[in-house]
Amino acid sequence: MDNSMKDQIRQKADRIESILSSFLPEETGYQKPVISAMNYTMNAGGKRLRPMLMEETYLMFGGTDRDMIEPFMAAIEMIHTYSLIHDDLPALDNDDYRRGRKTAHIVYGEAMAILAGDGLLNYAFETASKAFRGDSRDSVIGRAFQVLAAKPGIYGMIGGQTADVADEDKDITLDELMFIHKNKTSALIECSMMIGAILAGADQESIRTMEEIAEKIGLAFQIRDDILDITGSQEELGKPVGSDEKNNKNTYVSIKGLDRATEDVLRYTREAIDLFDTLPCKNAYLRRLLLYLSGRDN
Ligand code: GRG
Repeated sequence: MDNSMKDQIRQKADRIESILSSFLPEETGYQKPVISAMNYTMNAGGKRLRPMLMEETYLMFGGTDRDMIEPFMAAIEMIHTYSLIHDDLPALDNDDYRRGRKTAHIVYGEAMAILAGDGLLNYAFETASKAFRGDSRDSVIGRAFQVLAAKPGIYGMIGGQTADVADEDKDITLDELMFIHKNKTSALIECSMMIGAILAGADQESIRTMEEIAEKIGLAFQIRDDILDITGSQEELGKPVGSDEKNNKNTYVSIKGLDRATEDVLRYTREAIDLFDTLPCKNAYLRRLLLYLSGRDN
């Protein structure tokens, strides 16, 4: 694994940490228990991949306004974090560790973890709305807002998660699995990269290309996740391994086998990079990041 790339990712993630911190709610008032549970999971680390992809896409298309992009970077990480808190609940995957720490329901109880997920989802929109400024740029911010609302919803992440839960203990086709992966995982990656492009003022065709690139990267990312659930370690991943098998989940590996899954991570990544290279603008770091993810070990 390329250590200089790892260091560069760590430095970028550290900067993102301080942006995220600046948007977290204060732990005061009668709401303190829910805000503490929200901040506990937000502050637990994580790769910060979605805000990173959003920011790098924004920079690639020439975006320069920090007050516009940063509220959306925080918002996408809040939505991602809510999905992890809920995914770990006893009614779903029932996992005790996430991001190297006890999960929110273990520390704060199930009721507070449900509320913390709900709280983060709502606070994401409250946070993104800070980008509005009452001038001509509000129309692109409105378009970004629509994408932030739609991609995590029933025609995106929630839709994929619904099929995933409904299909537990059943044999499913590869088509159904692709629906699950594209929605459960690719949707938030599409959301991140599309918002970066929209806020920077990219044209429709480039926004559509970013959506396609992100869909492929999301597929590669989820297949790699399925592989790491078998070959990785809790120490590296910060969450238990073997969770898919425990929950009788259909995964790319259970359907296609480990070798084919490994090949397909590389194939989707290569397809994404080929599309990336057709874009009218460049971001060498973003290109390297997309390639690096195919071999990630956490
Ligand atoms: C509404 C009850 C209810 C549940 C929602 C939508 C949902 C549950 C869960 C989302 C599904 C999910 C966890 C998809 C998997 C995507 C994935 C591989 C997540 C892990 O992302 P990383 O590796 O995590 O970027 P870090 O911790 O690094 O941010």
